[in-house]
Amino acid sequence: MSKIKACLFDLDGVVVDTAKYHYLAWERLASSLGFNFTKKDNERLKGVSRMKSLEILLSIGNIKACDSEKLKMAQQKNNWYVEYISKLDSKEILPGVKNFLIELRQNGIKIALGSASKNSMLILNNLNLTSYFDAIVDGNKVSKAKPDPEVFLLGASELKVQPLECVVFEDAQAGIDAAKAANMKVIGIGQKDVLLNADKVFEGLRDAHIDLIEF
Ligand code: B16
Ligand code: MG
Repeated sequence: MSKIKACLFDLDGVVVDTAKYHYLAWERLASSLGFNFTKKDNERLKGVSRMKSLEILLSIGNIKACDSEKLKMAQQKNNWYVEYISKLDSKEILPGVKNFLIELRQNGIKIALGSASKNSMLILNNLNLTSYFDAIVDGNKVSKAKPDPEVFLLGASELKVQPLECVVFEDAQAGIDAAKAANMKVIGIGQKDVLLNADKVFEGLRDAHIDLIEF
């Protein structure tokens, strides 16, 4: 049996459902460019970086753009997204998250964020959760997007623990692949049939408990 010393959490889809705000902002961009962007399309953007998300969106709309136009579009989308998440508050923390963070802390388990988002500080501050995290690794600190393991390896190194002592909580396949590539245990958050290669899958963090994170 391994001795887990740290838990690393993805943000969107694990701690808070910001995907709905990403969707509103991407949908607004698509509509300004003259095409429809559906909720089903939005599933393809979960856990994916901002610029990669834009590439997927433009391919759906069959739109070609040069690099400077793409940067402007991504900035416009982000302005809209930030407008939405500025109104976030702790009522939007997903069920079970806060209790689990408290339980981990009481048991001496270190806690890190491992997110692709460049807006993670604004989100954690608005949710009043920043102080629960011993390390915050997000899209501002890493250069390689999930499924590259960089975000989780940096999290482990900031917490001064070994990858084998870490459990990652992730809702996106790219994140599960990143955790496995980092040589960490991973608990998928969502539906078992769509999250491949996770060591365990919970529907949400309300099912998480300290006894369940030993392997
Ligand atoms: P931003 P996560 C990801 O967050 C989202 O799932 C993804 O949809 C988004 O494109 C990405 O962050 C970048 O976010 O535009 O705020 O920098 O799941 O890795 O916490
Ligand atoms: Mg996610």
